[in-house]
Amino acid sequence: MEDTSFAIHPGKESAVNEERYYDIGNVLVEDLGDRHVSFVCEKGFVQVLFTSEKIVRIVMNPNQQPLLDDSFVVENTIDPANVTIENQVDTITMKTSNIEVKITKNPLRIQVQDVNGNTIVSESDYGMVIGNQGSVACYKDASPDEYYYGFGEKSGFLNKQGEKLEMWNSDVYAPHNPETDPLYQSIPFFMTLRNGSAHGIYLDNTYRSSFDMRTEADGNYIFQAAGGQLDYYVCAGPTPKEVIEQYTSLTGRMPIPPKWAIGYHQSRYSYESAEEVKELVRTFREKDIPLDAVHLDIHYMDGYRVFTFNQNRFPDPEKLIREIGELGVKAVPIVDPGVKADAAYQTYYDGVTNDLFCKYIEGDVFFGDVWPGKSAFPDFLNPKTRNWWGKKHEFYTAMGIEGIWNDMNEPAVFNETKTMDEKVVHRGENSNRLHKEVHNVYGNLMAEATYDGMKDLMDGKRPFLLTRAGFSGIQKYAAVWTGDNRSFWEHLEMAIPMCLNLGVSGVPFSGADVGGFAHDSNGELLARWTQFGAFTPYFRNHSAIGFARQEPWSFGEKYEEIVRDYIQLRYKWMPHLYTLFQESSQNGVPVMRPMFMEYPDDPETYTISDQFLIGEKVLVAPILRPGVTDRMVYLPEGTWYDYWTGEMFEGDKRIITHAPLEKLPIFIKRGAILPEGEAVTSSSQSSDKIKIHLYPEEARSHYTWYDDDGSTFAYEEGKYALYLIDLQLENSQVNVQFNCTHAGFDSTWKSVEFKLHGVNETDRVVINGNEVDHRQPIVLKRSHLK
Ligand code: MIG
Repeated sequence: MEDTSFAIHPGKESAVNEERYYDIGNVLVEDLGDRHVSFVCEKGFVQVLFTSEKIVRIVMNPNQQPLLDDSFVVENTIDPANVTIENQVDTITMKTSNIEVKITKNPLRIQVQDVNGNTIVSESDYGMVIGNQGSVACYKDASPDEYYYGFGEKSGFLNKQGEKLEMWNSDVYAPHNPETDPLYQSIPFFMTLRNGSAHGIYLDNTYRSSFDMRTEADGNYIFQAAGGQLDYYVCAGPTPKEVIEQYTSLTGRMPIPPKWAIGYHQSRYSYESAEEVKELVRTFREKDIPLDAVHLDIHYMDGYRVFTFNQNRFPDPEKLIREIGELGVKAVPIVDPGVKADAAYQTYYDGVTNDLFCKYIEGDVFFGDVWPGKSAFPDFLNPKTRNWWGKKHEFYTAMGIEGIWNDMNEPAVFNETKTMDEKVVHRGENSNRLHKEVHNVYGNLMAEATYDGMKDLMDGKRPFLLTRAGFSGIQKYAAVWTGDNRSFWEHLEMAIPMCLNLGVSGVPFSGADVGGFAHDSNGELLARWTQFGAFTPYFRNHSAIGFARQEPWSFGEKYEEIVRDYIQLRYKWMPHLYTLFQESSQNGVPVMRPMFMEYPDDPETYTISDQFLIGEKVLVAPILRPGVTDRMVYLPEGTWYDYWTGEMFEGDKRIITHAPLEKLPIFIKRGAILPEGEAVTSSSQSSDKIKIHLYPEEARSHYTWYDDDGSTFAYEEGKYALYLIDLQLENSQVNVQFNCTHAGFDSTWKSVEFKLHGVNETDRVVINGNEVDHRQPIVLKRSHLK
């Protein structure tokens, strides 16, 4: 009983931890503004307002009038101009052009509908409840035909109906099982899909929270937080993409990463010396395997002191960075929050003397054990600390480093609770907060300090930051990797829904350690994982100390060849991937998408966890088991082509595809237009030749290919290029229009070759008004472009 929703049944006397829960009760006083309404109820204070025509915000504070500008994340709290409010005896109706909120007063219950009267979210028997120990919770009606996605970084399969998810940033080295929860990230947001319509709920509360989606027993789901306000937003959709667009309008979007961050990264815990790093990079170049970055794990430091290099093993880091830089490779050092307690160490000395570390209320610094031994932790809630920490990165930028890897920032501590004492008091600009409240945003605040600091120091270049911990909005600062997975086939399989749900949760730039972190990898697993990794937004091979090495060549030539081919494939796909990253920076829609995102009306897609889409029209179906060379793939409605063979399939059915070890099943939908570059050895090289693959259909299709310098913020001043490609197959004639529609950046490619797929020998092909012979390569010089 303890563990079911019954535990927080309102009016039930015995509940979890003996906290008692009470219904919000009846409205005692109501106050109607122009665009909002507020209530004093029996057990709390409530305000209902809008942040856009499609987003309603509901805030309940058990003790006082709701605070509206107390968020760690949401900046845009402006309500829209057009809200009409009607007050009746028992109900109040609030309407925008898109949604209608119906509030019944006795007791207070809130229904959100679209303008056609379709329910978005509803409350009946239960609504908001308040615990007598500070918890706040909300019940919503649930129906069996609902599917739930998002919740940030979660193990298990894609759909979370029937699961209970918790939010409390945690360092989990123990094998990630379907039930392992919580992990490193807390993103209290989810999307519901019901009969093809989607909406989202974002609970803007940083305390430990939970989402109980085990709805079958009583027809409710519940979200709950251990303190603070019940402050949540309903994003009305109605498409999955619109929900993400709405959610990220509140929590922010990823800036366009530097191109090198989207290339292939090689990591190991640890490459222990400058010699080893140089040897590694040389080997990549000798073997002609593309590489953009090498990660420096904790052994680069002097006694694990951040902002230092070990003098014996890395005697001249600046020279190392320069030398690998000449081969097109960047170094990404790890930076943990723990600062070694050592009075002779400048960072610690400055932190103590300037009062920048986390403390107890009585004034004692909080110490925890991490890699360097006894350590203090920067109080990132304090803007002075963030500023200091950011500036300290000059240590790295001065030697040419452009990327940082934040680890252990949950924060992780080697003790029983695995983290900082909840009673530590963080000191913010205007108010102090207990660690209990700040815990889940500690990683975000560290990321903000690091990203902003690096950006200030890098003279117009884009920094790259990788983080393990985060909260909603982490996408504004960092890419996320899914932490300490293992070299298990099961973890390869699990990485798909994990990354997909991160994407649904506003974090498009994610990936899992390719090959698996802990445990011993093997050639077949590495080959299959690299095939998959080549299509994850973040692509890094990483492995742990004491386990088999897993550089591309570690398991012999047969596997090395496959790994090389797929890393090269990644680089060929770069123009398309980069375009998708740019789009995501504009609207939040992820690069790597669950099937339902493009096919919300097709229930067959709702639970698919083992295949995904890159953009709209590319379907990837990795092999996830040893010895397997055939798998089933669900092709949604439409016509699809096998990427490798060109074989055509009519969709709306499952097929079995043959995939020997060297083949990753990829399918391209008819209507697709895909720019492809060359297999360069790092993103510092550009492709002279671009191929544009065209899969024409009767319906007109188009594609806007984005290009810029890949490394600076000049694009913000319009210094980018857009190429619009328009495609149609009409009466055996393929018409292609290829135009530069924004010429703010002088692209470096010299020619494009158009590759037609799925056309007949006898079809005519007309490009920009000129008929061409498509049995010959069709090449257009950039200089000929209008
Ligand atoms: O407790 O820095 O997840 O990627 O290699 C281990 C050493 C600390 C955990 C990270 C992992 C990294 C490792 N770190």
